[in-house]
Amino acid sequence: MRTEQPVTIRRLDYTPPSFLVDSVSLAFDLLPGGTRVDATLALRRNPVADSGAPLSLDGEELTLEGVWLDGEPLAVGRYSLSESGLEVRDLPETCTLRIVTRTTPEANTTLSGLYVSNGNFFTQCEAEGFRRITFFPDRPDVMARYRVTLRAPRERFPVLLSNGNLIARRDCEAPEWLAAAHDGEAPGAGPATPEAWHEAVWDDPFPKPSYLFALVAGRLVATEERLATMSGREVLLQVWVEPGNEDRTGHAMQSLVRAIRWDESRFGLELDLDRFMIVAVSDFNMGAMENKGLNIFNTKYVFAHPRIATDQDFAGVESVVGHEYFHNWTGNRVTCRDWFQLTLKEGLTVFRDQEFSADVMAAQAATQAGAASARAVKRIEDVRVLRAAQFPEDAGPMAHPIRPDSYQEINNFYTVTVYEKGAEVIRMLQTLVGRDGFRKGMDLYFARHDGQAVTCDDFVAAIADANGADLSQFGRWYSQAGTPRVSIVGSHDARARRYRLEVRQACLPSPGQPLKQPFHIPLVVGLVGPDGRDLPLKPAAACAGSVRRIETAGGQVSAVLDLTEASQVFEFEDVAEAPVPSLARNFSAPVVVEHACDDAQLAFLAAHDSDPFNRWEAAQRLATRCVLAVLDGAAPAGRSAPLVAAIARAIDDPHLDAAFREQILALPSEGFIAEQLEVVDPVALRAARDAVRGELARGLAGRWRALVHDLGSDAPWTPDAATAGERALKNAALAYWVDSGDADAVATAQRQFARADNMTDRVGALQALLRAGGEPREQALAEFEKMFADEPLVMDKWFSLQAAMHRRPGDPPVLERVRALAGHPAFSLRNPNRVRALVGSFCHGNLAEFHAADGSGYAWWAERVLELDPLNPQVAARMARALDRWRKFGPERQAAMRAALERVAAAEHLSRDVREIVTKALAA
Ligand code: B3K
Ligand code: ZN
Repeated sequence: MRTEQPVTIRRLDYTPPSFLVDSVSLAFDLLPGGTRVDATLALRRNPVADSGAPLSLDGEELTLEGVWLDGEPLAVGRYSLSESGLEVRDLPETCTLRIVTRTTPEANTTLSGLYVSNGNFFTQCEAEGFRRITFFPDRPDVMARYRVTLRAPRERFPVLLSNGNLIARRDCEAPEWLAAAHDGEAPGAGPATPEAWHEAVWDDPFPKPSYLFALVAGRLVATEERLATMSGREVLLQVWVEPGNEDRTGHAMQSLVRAIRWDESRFGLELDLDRFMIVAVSDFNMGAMENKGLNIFNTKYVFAHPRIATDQDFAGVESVVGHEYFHNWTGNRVTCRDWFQLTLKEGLTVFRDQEFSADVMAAQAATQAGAASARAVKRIEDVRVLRAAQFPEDAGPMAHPIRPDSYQEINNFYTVTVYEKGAEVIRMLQTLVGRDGFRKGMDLYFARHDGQAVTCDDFVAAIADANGADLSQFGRWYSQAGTPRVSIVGSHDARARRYRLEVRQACLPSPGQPLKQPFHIPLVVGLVGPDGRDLPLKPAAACAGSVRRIETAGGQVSAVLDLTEASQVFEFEDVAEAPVPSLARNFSAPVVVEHACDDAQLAFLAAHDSDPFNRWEAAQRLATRCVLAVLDGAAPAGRSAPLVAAIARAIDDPHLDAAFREQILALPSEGFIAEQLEVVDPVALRAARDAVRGELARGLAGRWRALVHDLGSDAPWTPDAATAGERALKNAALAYWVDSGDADAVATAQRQFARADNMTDRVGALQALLRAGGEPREQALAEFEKMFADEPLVMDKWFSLQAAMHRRPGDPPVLERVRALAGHPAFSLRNPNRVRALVGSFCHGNLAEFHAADGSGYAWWAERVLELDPLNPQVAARMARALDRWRKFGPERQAAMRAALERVAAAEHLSRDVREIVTKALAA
């Protein structure tokens, strides 16, 4: 690998492309050891660009075989070739350019561009992988129509897929260049006897940017379904997998059908192709990719069978299938002008997939209250992710606005900020203009921009214009990084019967942004009266202009407040008795709310708030305070009493469903608590959190035992939300019960482990046994490994659970185990799922062990990053981020972390990806 000089790309430097590509025809002769790509581009000078500008084509790791202009070989003096592309001068206003290149898919370990996985061909082009396939203006604002011919040996590659519609399939001659290759032995040509070749021709009727191009070729089988869309068009849906995996595709197919129906009913958006394909691949850098009509998926988000997949995995499949399908409109039909606009498609599409999953869960509930609770559970899960991963990102060296201003490597900016915070920004827009107003805005967005490559400003303008709303200040969410802190002081004036909220907002500096302007924050609040019910809300005249609306639904009364100033006061009239305020209901904005209240008030909200999200939130705050106090030296037993009581009440509440109760009793993560501290000692933090857990475990041991017995069922596994919630609650209870030290608990977990007919209960039992430690732990791990040795996705769980495990008294450091696992035959640095399971789970997911005081974790991290970088820079850069927050630790750990970062930064050959991460970490 060459060492790349860091070049910073800036949003404000955007210039339109000098040429547009109206259509492109690609012919592939596919062989793993050497693939030939014959590309013909119909070019037209861009009327809005500089008239004399040369044509600039991106290209990386390509061997150029020839260039022809309008049929004639192009003189060498007319173009220049560099490591990053091809520049062609003095072109006519319109012309065709034919370019023939060679690549070596089997040598491509980066999994970007065209590569081979398990003998089959796959592509990944977003963000800049297409340039590794052919020379092209590889930027999203160049949208072209594609016609693709795939030729390959028929026996080895019976299935040939690309975007759009299949228009021809036939047998064909082996390509001439192959026969011409010396002795007929082209690299990777395979058997000595000549192979029979075949070809398929695909045509995609919709112009698309190059990042949405895809091809797949190999031995695959499809499950199929036909469906009539809302306008009555019949479409073919296919899920392609390697033979033998057909029985794992049902849930993905059902999820796809549900996603199609949901987009029709919620947004009036219809599938626009005759055929929609999902293909599963086991070597993949991320979850999945929304290539037009040919989504390529990590097997992790396709395979769902109760023997190998947990309820969480089933939910993950549904949400990723939905996400990629929703991109067909938000991303593909309307795409991004440049990569700085990434959240235009990603934030919006995450918001859509979150709403989809919430609606599907709610639709399964029997009652309205059940539906509200199901929605709250989904919201809680999403907020947990945001707080655990995005808040730290927003406070660290990689902090960036959801629309970044600069990058060195765009793949480093597929972040929780762009995705999850981006989705929160879309959600706030919906809160501001209301659900119907948001739909009107979406309709206008498509009416204006279908078929275009646009900016985030275009999106916000459509929402604003459709609603006559002023969203100018709201735009700061796109330009300012950081998590705003909203501090609120509430006071009641009994004589005047008024309740007053004094609200201040502030946001700490982030890299390149020393000062922040106030954000436009929708703050949804309610006032809970002494009887536990919401009070009616009558805003005082003085603040009425900043009260957007009052919402009343069921027993819930909430005000949507517009925070726009650094400091504001809101007053409500006719409030006879002091209420407890319920703030930022349903997590109405991605902010930290600071509000001084005592344990009793939190316990009151946890028991009574009409907003289920805030019931959970109150319990979490109670738990966080408790862990922080113990960390500060408080005696765990005494300090945990209010929390134990609140959780007991939630467990006993007959109105709460199982999934929601499980959320209430799960303590905040170590990562979340760590963010509340100035200086983190992860070992002390784990001890404090485990001490509080121990209080809950022992204090409620009887309840855990009862839950495990009441919810343990011999009925066969079913995938519905209700039984999934019960399994989640039962397994959480089992782990607490084991923590209580009751020997019956371990025996129960062992029984469940042996007898489970589904992965949720198997893994649930295994997790409990990991907490038990000793022989029961080792036996279960060995048994699990034997059972699932042939199931890579399940082995990922096995790697991951061990890498993330807590040490029991007498155990050696977890790093010792992790080192051994890195040498396990099932582990490979070439497979991103394995890397995430072992390296990711240890470095990102096991705070106390990774941050062992002797710095051994950091040294191991540096070795893995350096080993992985030449193979797969994108995944290496993800792992490299484990040291982002190094300044948050004590001086000794800081020194060891800095040394590890410097060691990586000093490496002679480093990818642009990893270099950007480590230099930013060191600079902060
Ligand atoms: N758009 C892809 C992500 C591509 C990542 C490139 N490094 C998947 C998704 O967000 O749906
Ligand atoms: Zn996406």
